[in-house]
Amino acid sequence: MSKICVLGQGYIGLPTALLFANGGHEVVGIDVNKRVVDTLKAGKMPFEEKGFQELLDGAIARKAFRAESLVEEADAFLVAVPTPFDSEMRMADLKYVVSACEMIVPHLRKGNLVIIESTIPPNTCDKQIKQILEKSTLKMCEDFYVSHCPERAIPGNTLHEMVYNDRVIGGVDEKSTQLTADLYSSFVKGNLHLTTSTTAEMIKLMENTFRDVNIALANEFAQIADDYGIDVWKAIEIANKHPRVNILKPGPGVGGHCIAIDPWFLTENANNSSLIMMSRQINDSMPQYVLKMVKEMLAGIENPTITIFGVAYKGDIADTRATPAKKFIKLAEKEGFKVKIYDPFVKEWSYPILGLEEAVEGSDCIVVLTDHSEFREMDPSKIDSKVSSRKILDTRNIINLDLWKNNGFNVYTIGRASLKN
Ligand code: SAJ
Repeated sequence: MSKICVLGQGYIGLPTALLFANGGHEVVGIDVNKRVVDTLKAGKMPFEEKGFQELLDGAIARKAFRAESLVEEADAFLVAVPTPFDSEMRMADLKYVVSACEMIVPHLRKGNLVIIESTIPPNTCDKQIKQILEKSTLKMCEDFYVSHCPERAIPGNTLHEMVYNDRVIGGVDEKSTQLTADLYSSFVKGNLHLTTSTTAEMIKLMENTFRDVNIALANEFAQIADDYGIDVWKAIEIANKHPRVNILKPGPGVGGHCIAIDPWFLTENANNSSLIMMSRQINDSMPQYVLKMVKEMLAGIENPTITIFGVAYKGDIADTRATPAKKFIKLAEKEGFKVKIYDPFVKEWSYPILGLEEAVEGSDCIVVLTDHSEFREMDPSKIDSKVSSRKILDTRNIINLDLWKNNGFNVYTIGRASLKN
């Protein structure tokens, strides 16, 4: 059993801390946000996802987990704080990682292990983390050990993926790698892939960049399909029957705190990364493309009102970080559109979220931006009497086309050349 201080009690740090606690370790969850610490001290989760509360209850009952504001001595320190994107520099902003490591320095002892789970650009462990931790006067690889163990869990299914996904473990030397692997094997059931810290840093960024580039390709295919008057969704479905092809889905753009950001961490110090940057540009331009379609659909209607279905960055979650919906709404407002929003998951946002009936009242066009299951199953007869004009643009290809058409709606979809037919 080891004592582990987990710095950062957010979407990744907290479930990771609880899994270690339930895996037989003594865990202290540290956060600079007093509200988070107080909530945890009261035995409650500061945010909800399936299985989280039960895990917290179990860890507290076993006296294996407590939350604190200050770092204390431990055998291992795990850093799981956010790495924001510095949009001006197009670089990773490491301020939280740096400050977490600085908080560890006074408590660092011989034999300690420091694990960075936060996403970081290649070479960060070997250079910046080493430099900060050595302010303790101890030496990396001699007195203390460092590794990068990127999280790969998907929001919405975090716990299952944390336990069953394979993990990448990259130490600054072999001992660091081995110590980290020993620790994670207490709860990870997937395979542990051992490598160097710089390779692990690169792998995490490659995974998310691969997804971003693939989605950009799907978005470009959708626009080409619109030009040719064919259905890209059908085309992708058939192309994906090829044993070596797996094209992702087009949509209104890429959101979230990872896929839209991580590619920039890879390019920040690279000489040749034009494909990655181009893909970012394509995905970031999708809100404009959606707006262009909406404008064509609404031609002739003065001061139209549009209803947004979904502002979460993806389906069936309440997370709106970097959602493409925001850019679309800002562009639509600039165009003079009145925008009303309905989202069954998001309760509070920078724009008001309305109830379904209020959101569709007097609407000239519904624009589906998020693939929430509710939209997949929605019966249009519940709302068709409220709207001013029966038009719907589905950027996710999820609604029941025939049902909406049978209720008198003009249905449009990205990549289905709907405006040409
Ligand atoms: N999207 C599309 N088309 C698709 C798939 C996704 O437009 O075919 C959009 C989504 O709507 C969303 C965005 O991309 O706006 C990102 O969603 P996502 O489900 O692809 O990914 P995230 O950001 O929720 O989680 C990713 C995951 N990485 C990979 O799948 C390679 C997850 O495993 C990582 O742990 C997470 O990033 C992270 O924290 O890095």
